[in-house]
Amino acid sequence: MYGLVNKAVQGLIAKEFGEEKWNEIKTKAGFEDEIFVSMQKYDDSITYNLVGAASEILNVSGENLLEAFGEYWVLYTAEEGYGEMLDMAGSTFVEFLGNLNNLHMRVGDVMPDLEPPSFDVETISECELRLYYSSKREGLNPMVLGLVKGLGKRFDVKDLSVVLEETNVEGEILKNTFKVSWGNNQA
Ligand code: 1MF
Repeated sequence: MYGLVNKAVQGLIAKEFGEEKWNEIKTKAGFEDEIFVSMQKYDDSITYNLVGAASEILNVSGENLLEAFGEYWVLYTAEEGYGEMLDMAGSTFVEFLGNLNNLHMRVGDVMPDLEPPSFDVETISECELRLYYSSKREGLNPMVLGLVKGLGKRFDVKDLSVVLEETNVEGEILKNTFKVSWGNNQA
């Protein structure tokens, strides 16, 4: 994944646990460069190793870390120069979820090696939808759960619930369904 993702992992860990823990985790993960470059593509294993090392050193499950990361990503990208891009993706929670593929397409114009997941939204009611998430990457459902919760905070959605309903494997692609529901307001 692009360095921006690893930089966000660093940002979250340094913020919550301090620089020293981050350096320990980076070393344990076997990453030897000084820094991550946002626009450089890194092997996915680096991100997975960072999460694995952080899980061991911090005594937090990988799932919890990934979920926290998802929430943090929405904040982080908004503050690290992608605010305008996020603004363009929608002015409501539901609109934003429906535009995730467009957002990734726009990022992909600048980052040609992006390997974006794909998302589809199916409306159930005024305050309920299904989010279909397809990816070639394994194990990232908790991150997507956190991403959706982070978006909920961004748009001030009340009483948000995100539940994984189903996961399937179709060849190389993992297909996952989340049920997303919220309080009876305009999300
Ligand atoms: O392939 C990749 O490198 C990659 C990197 C980040 C693919 C996807 C993403 C974003 N995605 C991370 C989870 C991936 C899970 C998976 O692959 O199965 C989060 C997608 C997302 C989901 C819900 C809500 C919001 C989401 O993200 C919003 C978003 C998406 C992409 C970016 C920012 C916000 C982004 C911005 C700049 C990037 C890369 C991604 O890189 C650049 C581009 C220009 C200049 C410098 C860096």
